Amino acid sequence: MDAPLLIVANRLPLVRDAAGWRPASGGLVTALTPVVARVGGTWVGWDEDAAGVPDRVEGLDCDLRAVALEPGLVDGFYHGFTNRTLWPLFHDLVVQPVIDRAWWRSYETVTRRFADAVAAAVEASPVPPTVWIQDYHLLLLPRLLRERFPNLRIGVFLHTPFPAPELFARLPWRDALLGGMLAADAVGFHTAPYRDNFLRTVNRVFPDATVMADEVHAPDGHRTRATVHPISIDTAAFAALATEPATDAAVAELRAHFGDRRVLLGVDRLDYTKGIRHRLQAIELLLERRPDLRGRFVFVQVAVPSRDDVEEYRRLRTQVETEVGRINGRFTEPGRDVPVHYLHRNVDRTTLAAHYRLADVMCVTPLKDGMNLVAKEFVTVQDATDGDGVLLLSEFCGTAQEFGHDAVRCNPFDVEGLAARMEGALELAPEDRRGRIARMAATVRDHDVFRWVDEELAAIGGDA
Ligand code: GDG
Repeated sequence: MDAPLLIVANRLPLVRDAAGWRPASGGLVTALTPVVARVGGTWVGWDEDAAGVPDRVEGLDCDLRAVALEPGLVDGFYHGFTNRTLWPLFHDLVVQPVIDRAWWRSYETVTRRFADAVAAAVEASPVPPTVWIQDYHLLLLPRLLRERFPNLRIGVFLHTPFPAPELFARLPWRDALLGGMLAADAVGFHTAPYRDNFLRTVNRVFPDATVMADEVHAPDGHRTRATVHPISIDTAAFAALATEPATDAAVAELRAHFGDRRVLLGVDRLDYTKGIRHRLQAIELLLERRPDLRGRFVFVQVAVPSRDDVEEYRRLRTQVETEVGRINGRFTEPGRDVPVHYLHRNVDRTTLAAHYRLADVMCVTPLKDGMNLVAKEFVTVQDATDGDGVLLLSEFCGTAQEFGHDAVRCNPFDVEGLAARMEGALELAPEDRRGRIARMAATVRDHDVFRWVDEELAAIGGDA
């Protein structure tokens, strides 16, 4: 019998509304649903309302175990160490990370809380589970679990990039964090460059460990495999969503509004890693240099509110909104529509798919991004509807490793270059555009999120 699955993530995959608790939508939950339906599963995560979280919710085939954290701990762990130290450091310092020892102590305390919750779930399981830990919030956890359960199968997947050794070395707690990861059986990354950064960092921080191909051999005999498994999306679900009647209706409504204007689109959490400011500056430059394009295209930016308890994110919002205001102030003609549509909110999936369908140029231009699922969703939706949209893609996101030159690649730090790439994208021939979309969509179909889960679990289980 396959081992049951024990997933550990910062958050439980739940949302609560007037009707009660329901599963959160998202690729990870969708991908895990068939697996946990087959082998059984438990999800351990933090929730603000830990005491109120039910053991199970309808539509999610696994047991739920909520970790409770007091507000002071959440501040140090979440608003501090994970969001203001690890996140910017793992994204190549696009803002400066803050080093704060009190935050680190909160991170350690929170990890111990998680370890207690996971240990209780392991002990309650009749068959030893496979433990799969998600992301940078819980890098110390494998070590704490290994001390209690020497034979437990443990994997970690990092959803962010892994930085170069000289950046990782800036962390005063580099030994503990890396040692935490190495206590797992498998550590997964989106791309080979991230995996290679990790292995080079191991060489630098732990000279006594031996790196043999993709495996780290510790002096005590423990082995850790470092694997490359790019995360993906549920392609069939996105293709189906793309052609639903509700999506057709939403596209028609947007089309009626935008008329024959070309549409450039951005869809991101409002995060400084996503390059939204550089993108807006490129749009401004395009409007300035090409008066003939004014009134002939619109730029739509969906900016999903994110981490607004953190100072850098509040500042970013002000900067973005100032820039949107400036561009619209400069280029709106009396009585006409604005050149930049800025939606600071979460839109529903139908509206999201309608925007993907409508976009002539999808601007995925992060300064640094572990993978970027928006790019994969866009090509899937376009392909499902025989679209000929163009993907403008930053060379600094994981997705660029998979799409090669079928995307129009850009360096988002170079605002003039970015504006030129936008211009170029608008001018690509339709047949060329269709071929590119079809090839990128085929790559995503072949490497969907179910394959990602299978490959990750096989690596953790030692089967691949
Ligand atoms: C992290 C890493 C990595 C966005 N706006 C709306 C909405 N979304 C959905 C998209 C997409 C998801 O959110 C965003 O995923 P990304 O991959 O683009 O970015 P992060 O949130 O930064 O995720 C990233 C990912 O983890 C997975 O490993 O790819 O590199 O940073 O699915 O569709 N969904 C809805 N309304 C919106 O307004 N419904």
